[in-house]
Amino acid sequence: MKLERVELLHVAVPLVTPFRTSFGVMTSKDTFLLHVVTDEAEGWSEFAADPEPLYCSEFVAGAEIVLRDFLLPRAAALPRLTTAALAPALAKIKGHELAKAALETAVLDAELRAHDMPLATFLGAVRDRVPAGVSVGIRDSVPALLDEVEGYLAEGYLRIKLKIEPGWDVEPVRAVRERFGDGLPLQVDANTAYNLADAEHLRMLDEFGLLLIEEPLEENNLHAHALLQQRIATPVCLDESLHSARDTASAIAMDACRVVNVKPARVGGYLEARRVHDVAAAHGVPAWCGGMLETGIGRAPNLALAALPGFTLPGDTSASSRYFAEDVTEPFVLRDGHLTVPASPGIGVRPLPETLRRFTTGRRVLFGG
Ligand code: NPQ
Ligand code: MG
Repeated sequence: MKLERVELLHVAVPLVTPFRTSFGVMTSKDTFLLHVVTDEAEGWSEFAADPEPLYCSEFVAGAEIVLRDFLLPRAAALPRLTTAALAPALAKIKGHELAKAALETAVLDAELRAHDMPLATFLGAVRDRVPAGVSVGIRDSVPALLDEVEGYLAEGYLRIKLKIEPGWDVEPVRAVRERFGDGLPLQVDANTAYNLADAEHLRMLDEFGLLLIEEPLEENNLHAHALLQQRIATPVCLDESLHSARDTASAIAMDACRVVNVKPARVGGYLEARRVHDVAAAHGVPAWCGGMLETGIGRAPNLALAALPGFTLPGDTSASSRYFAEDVTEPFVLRDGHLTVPASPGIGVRPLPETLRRFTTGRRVLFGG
């Protein structure tokens, strides 16, 4: 393929309710979509992070500059643009995995469409639907949390993840266990809110039979996570600390994680995400597909990935309605606790033009005319 034009569309999509984590409160998904035009086909993707670097070091305005000044010139200089050639061409640019993932995914969408192949087929999916979990934000009170969890269970979600932070951990977990029973698949996510001195406190979660505790400690501190794992029975799962398949292999070798959250954006795209999956599977370590409150453009390819055989736990791949009253694509709906894996070529979805227009707050041509 030959790169002809790349356009970036800023979008602001309101959330149905504010989503609070240990790093902040979100009321709307503010990000950009990338639209790549080649001589053979067009592709779309979504940048996963926020306007502020609170979850990770990358952010919307920074990614735009990285794409325009460093990534797109290298993609355009390739004699033949293919997804396989892209990551090596971008490798000299350090870091910026989320920006790289946005570019790679749009190119992959275009390339697969040119070959009439769904992403799920390309990745090696073995399922046509995937079990859906849901991530539940920090609330002002335990009764409000229980009401929210009850609503999700009524909708059919198969696994609950509670966001936790110091002051909101043992009490909400105990309340959810008491109300919904020991059989409920339940896990927690601290988004780096604790430190090793909290180990004895976190050990109080052991009695609740959680599937895992996600990223309890500082990002990239594999050693501290390994020390924590020695002191608690709940399996440690890493999210923010894993930026590549190599990180994943190191973390598993150190016993810094016994479960892996795979977010394609965080590891630079779907090709590396499949390698992360392969590393986890080779070690018999359970994996699941994470989420970043994506619109349908980011949600669709995550569902294709989540259909790989090593994803043995339900992911944060929720229905569109969990986050948005109106999505920029046809909404993904929960059926029998599952979401259907897109079966059309590429990522399998397109923005709805009229809806996209309403959510678009700005456009920039980053490459071409
Ligand atoms: C997590 N996701 O697993 C993240 C946290 C998160 C579904 O809990 C913009 C940028 C929005 C980063 C929303 C879930 C985000 C974001 C949530 C990260 O840690
Ligand atoms: Mg997480």
